[in-house]
Amino acid sequence: MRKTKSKMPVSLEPVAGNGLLDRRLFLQKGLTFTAFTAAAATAPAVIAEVADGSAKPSEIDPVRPPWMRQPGQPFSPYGVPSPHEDKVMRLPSTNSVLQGNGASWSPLHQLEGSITPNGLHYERHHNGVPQIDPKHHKLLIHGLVEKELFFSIDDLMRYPRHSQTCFVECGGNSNSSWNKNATRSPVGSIHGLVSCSNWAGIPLSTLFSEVGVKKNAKWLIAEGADAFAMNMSIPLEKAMDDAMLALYQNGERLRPENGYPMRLLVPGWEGVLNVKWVRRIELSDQPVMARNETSKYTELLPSGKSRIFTLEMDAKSVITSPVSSTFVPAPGLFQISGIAWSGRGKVKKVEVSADNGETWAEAALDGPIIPKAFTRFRMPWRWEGKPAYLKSRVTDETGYVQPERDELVAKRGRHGYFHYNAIMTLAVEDDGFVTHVYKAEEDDKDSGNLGIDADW
Ligand SMILES: Nc1nc2c(c(=O)[nH]1)N[C@H]1C(S)=C(S)[C@@H](COP(=O)(O)O)O[C@H]1N2
Ligand SMILES: [Mo]
Repeated sequence: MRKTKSKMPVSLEPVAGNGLLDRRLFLQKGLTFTAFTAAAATAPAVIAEVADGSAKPSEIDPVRPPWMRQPGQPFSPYGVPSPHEDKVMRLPSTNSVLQGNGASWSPLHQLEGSITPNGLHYERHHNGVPQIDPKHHKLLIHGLVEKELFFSIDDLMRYPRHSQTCFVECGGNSNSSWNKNATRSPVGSIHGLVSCSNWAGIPLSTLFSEVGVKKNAKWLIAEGADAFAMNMSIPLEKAMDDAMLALYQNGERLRPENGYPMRLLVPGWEGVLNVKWVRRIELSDQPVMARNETSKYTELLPSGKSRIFTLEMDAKSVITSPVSSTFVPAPGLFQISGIAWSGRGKVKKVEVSADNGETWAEAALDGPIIPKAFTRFRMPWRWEGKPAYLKSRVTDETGYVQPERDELVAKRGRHGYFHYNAIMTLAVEDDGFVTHVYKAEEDDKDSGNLGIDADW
């Protein structure tokens, strides 16, 4: 039998410190700002006559705007965003030593929902974007196989395809947060080396059954067709599980900067494994020990041991609204929102705190919750015009809980450069100004941090 939903309105009483409200408020219809604040300043402009019922809006404003007085633009072969949205852009790195080696961050704070538009997917290239003519690009699968094969795009297009929504995150994402002092910039420029798309292509297991994998093969070594000739090793088990040769990104063919005409997609694992412009996959009994799995991506721990092949991305959540270096508009209802993801599977819950982690309340999650993909969370908050410290904390389906920064630093030490996933804190001042901080007002007093001078 179906349970009937209670018609009882959700209480406006805070459920946690500093004005966090019940997440079920968002399930109520007709939620208005006036329920939360008496301040008319926060409400949209009201035309007095409409408010008192003496006139209809059409009588008050009969003048049609210019765009209603002439026919609109013709159809366009490929749509582009409104010119009024031209400030929504990727944030490119400025300090690349070599031209073409660097990254551009996805502007997470300017985006909504859980899918990254193709033009705003973050980029990380080690030697620029190759301009590949697909007619002259082939994929070779060789090494410990029964028969070595070349696949042209036409060949590949005959195989059954599969689509899957998942994030890709650079292992170096958020690494400015290892620095002693918190970077004050908006979330995208700190945590924006992550994006989430619906990818379509051919499962690697399909291609491997075509070539026949020999029993002693344990790894695959993938190589890209860029001037860097990126090569990386991936355990065969993962490749057989859920990795694919991606050809499409959010319905259309991959963008050149994201690997056109084909890339590896290794769901939930380090971005660097998702080899773009892939031209060669070699089956091997051991990893190749390439630059990006030895001199990079190896980290010295406090114990004196190093970690290497840290392939899975840990769970992380970031608040995308409010945004560091901007203002919470006015006291009253505000929707705190952000994204959470885990390389291990599904997001189970996201908790939000407005009092620097003293008390927490569970956020509402926008469904469907997809494993290894962005999950949007939302939390109603009544900001009372007082200082507050906002945090979000994700727990994934394996029970893994996102750590506080000091916990992460204690565990991983002072040589951390990759895999930063600690809880992010935003300080809200009494005038509403928002700043990214570590905890409370204190920056990291400990010295010895390497800072971001390495490459990733
Ligand atoms: N061939 C090739 N593949 C590559 C890279 C590269 O420089 N060359 N960069 C890697 C890194 S470090 C990351 S984080 C992801 C970035 O993918 P994106 O640019 O599509 O966001 O691609 C990976 N694949
Ligand atoms: Mo990366």
